[in-house]
Amino acid sequence: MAYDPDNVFAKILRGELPCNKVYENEHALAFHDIHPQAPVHVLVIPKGAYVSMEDFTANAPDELVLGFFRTVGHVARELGLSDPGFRILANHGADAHQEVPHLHVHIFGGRPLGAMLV
Ligand code: D5M
Repeated sequence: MAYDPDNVFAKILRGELPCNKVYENEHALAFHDIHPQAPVHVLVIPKGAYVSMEDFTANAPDELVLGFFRTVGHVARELGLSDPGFRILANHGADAHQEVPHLHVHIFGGRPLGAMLV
């Protein structure tokens, strides 16, 4: 899938749309999901034009890959979810119902999340 520079998260990164920011550094931006599926539902996106985890891990520079994953961990820690726990998830493509074609990692927490269904 080609990267669409007009996707909603690209617009958020460019400051053309607002977000409820949780954290930002040179590698990534974290913000609250607009349709939360748990008491805590935060999205973390890399600062770069990558559609998916597959695209990102194949094509992003090592420094950005490292910085992005460190940021996901940092945000999860700062949200205070470590005990009793949280879930990290990234959807890829139609079968996974990926809605926004810019890589985003979901962090869910704040309630018992149940067993994985798939
Ligand atoms: O998840 C895409 C997620 O992105 C979904 O949970 C809604 C969220 N979303 C969509 N637009 C916005 C804005 N503008 N702010 C915050 N969150 C948003 P997916 O994994 O692609 O199905």
